[in-house]
Amino acid sequence: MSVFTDGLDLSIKVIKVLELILIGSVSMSSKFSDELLETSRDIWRRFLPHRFLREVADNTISREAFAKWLINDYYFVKNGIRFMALILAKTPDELLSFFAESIYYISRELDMFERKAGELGIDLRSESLIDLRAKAYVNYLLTIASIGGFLENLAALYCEEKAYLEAWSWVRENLRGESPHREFINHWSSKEFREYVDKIEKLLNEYAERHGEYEKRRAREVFLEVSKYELLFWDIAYT
Ligand code: MP5
Repeated sequence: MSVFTDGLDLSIKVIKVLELILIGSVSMSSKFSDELLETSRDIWRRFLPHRFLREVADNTISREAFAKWLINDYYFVKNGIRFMALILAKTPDELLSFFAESIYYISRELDMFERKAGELGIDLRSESLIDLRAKAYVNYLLTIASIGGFLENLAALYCEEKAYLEAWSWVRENLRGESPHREFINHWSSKEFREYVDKIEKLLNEYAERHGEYEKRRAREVFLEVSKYELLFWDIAYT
């Protein structure tokens, strides 16, 4: 083979590799959910893993820190159900059963919180113990669900559920020995929960295609705000 054909061969190979890289990056960036995750990566890195998650994983979490999280997260989940119910009211017909089933699925978490509170002798109804950061987060979600568009709603829902999936999956992967909080770890890192989050991700990507640039910009902003609240929420256990 001549020097000329060797060079040609090499050029064709280089072009093919460039093509693969280009096709890969185009298809990656075409997923709206990836774009959202990418723009808030620096925030997510600050809670993956947060001190709270590390302490649950290595079994050094204090009773006080866990109790503070439990009380505030119980408040979050109750209002999370209201948040989903508001979205359900606006949802297109084809998603009615998905949202109705999701509300039922999430509502079962309340039993898990109540069982744990019983074990620890904690009163979950004490409103005075709800941190203002938890209230601000919940108010933000309820506002988005009330006056935000459907894509913003999906972006907020995806963000808060995905954040918990990733957080508790990290705990499960890094768990040292047995944990008294295993039920919580198992729940948010389960196959069932992952499938539920994947379904929301799929819906978000499908509905993003049907929306224009204005709605997508709003949804990006919402995703970023919810990411910041997720980060803040973990601090509640300590400060
Ligand atoms: C979730 C949660 C997950 N429980 N708490 C916070 C602060 N963020 C997200 O929501 P759900 O409804 O418990 O799956």
